[in-house]
Amino acid sequence: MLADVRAGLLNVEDGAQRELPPKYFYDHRGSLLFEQITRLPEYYLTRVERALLTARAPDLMASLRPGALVELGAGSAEKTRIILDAMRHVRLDAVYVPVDVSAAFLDETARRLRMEYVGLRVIPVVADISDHLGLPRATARMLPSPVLYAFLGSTIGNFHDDAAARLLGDVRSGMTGEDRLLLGADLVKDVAIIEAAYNDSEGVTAQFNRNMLRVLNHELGANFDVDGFAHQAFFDRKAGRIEMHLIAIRPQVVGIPGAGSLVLRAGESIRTEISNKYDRPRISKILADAGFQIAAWETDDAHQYALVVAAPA
Ligand code: AVJ
Repeated sequence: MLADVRAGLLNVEDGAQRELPPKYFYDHRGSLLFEQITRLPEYYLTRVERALLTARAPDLMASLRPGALVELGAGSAEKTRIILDAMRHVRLDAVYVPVDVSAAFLDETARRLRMEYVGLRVIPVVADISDHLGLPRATARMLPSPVLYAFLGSTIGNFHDDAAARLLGDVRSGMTGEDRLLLGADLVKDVAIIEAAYNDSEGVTAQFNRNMLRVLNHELGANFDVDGFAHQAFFDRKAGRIEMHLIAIRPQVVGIPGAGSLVLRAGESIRTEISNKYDRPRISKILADAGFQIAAWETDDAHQYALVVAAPA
């Protein structure tokens, strides 16, 4: 975290964008705020993805018959139940491997799932997928095949396309020809709909955004004046992505022990997240760069969101 703060906040060239990685949203409070976001009327992503999964999972599982589900960025694993329910109908020896950067929910989730799904083996892995997959190759090799890797919620959208391809390439390198990747991707659509999802009327997203500063205060002993920052989210049409920023409302001098002090003028911004919105050619390119080909492309009627099944090319 200190290295990311030094590189993204302090050692920034004149005029360059200050930036922090979105993984720092998700302490316990941030994870709860994100759960709240997924229930907001404006935040269509979770609902549309869930409906797609509910509609498609039974057929998908019947044809893939996965022996293991490795879920990247599992979070509270709510959507996982849809897949596990469908898996249980076709195989009883299944293993579930939730992988998440936040340990906050993982153990609780594992315990709950073991109780709900009698006989299900659950092997939680705490890992930062943006670093490297983090799933020990030894663990991957002992899983009953084929393995279904799931990367849902359009979390892929947090990564620039080259980084997304690298990350998926990392997943690909641990796969056999029979394994599959299930990817959830938010699609480009009417800008008003996209922007509303990141500027909800209850201000939950604003709280979620500012939570990153609380995390820095708590983890690093920094003294960000959290209420001195305004939430901003806008769609960049050309780049095809939402950007979330925190804007200093007044001048700030922030002490960050071990890193130095950050001086911000009023109006200066820190970018906290990008959230890419895709079309099929763009996803296709990322997957191809990672060594995959599209085996199935499923969208809702309004083409808001895509569930993609990718196979090793
Ligand atoms: C979890 C990365 C998919 O980009 O929509 C929600 C996070 N940020 N509201 C997204 C988020 C603001 C979310 N992802």
